[in-house]
Amino acid sequence: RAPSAELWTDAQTFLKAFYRETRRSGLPARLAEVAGELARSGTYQLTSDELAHGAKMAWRHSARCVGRAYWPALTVRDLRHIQTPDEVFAELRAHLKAAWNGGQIKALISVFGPGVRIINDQLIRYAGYGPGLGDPQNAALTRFLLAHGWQPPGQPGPFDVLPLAIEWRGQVRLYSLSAEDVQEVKLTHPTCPDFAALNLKWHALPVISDLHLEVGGLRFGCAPFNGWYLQTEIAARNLADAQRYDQLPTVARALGLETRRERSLWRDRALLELNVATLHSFDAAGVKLADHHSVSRHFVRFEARERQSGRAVQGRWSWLISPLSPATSEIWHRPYQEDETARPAFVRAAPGW
Ligand code: NRG
Repeated sequence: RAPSAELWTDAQTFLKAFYRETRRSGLPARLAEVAGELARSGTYQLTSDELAHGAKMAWRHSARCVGRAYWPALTVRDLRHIQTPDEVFAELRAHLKAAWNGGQIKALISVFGPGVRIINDQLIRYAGYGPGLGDPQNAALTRFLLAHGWQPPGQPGPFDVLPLAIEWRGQVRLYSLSAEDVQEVKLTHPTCPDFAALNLKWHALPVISDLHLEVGGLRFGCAPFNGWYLQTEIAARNLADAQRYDQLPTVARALGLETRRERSLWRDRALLELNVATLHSFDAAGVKLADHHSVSRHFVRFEARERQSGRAVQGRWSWLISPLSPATSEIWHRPYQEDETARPAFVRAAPGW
């Protein structure tokens, strides 16, 4: 149990902000109610409305997120009554379906009850089997899952979706998502027919599942959330980084680029065309995907709106700038400060492996 004095301070700070931002009346009565609950039980419960607004504030405060302009549109699933692994898994599948929304991806968070957590850092992750096969970023997670009994497909491939590890009462259980839970987009290029033969693809939904949501001094350790991808996450990092899928050399070959001399800028050309292909493919499949120019412009507008509302914007510059053509955005030219104590917030917990 959190020390009561601290919890009471955090509860008051949040409730004042909640009543102010949502222009509600009745703050004194609500504070008295929470004070009573704390005195009786040492903790308190948020109402569904408070939890929902708190989750939106947490998104608004996420210093590394360039997509924050959409924070008021977050849909919050209050699932605090659910905490057993089987029920959690069923609700995670429902989350994936609702967030997918036929390609018109919705920003969604599911907040579960205490005592349960998801070990995977995202609901959808591709196995990393070691040198040259799969996503090296998920190598440790893959080893953890194998040690807990996961049977990889007979013929391991570069894009094998990992099972979910759900921990409850000190026990880890694995759950496999089915093909219909995991929407993916195959990558093709608008003008280079050889591109499709690279067999590249990515999943449509980034669902972060290992951050704790902290609202009003209360911690929700199982609160997976998603927005939608920005094409640079997939095409300028996941598929391009030398320590990830390392696809720039293969893309350059498909494009017929001259790769012997660095000064031909073949890496930059391949990188650009991989980004073009990703936007093209998601658009053709009718799946929502942001682009770095639009999202950066929306972020600058978000900053202006926040300032008008009398709020300071926290930011981590190295995460906000685009890895592709960063200086074409206003963000490049601005300073940002990060306040890690801002609450509500999504906070990092120790990894589960
Ligand atoms: N770069 C990571 C995902 C990080 C979160 N990105 C989002 N979040 N778009 C990757 O998987 O590439 N979101 O909630 O939409």
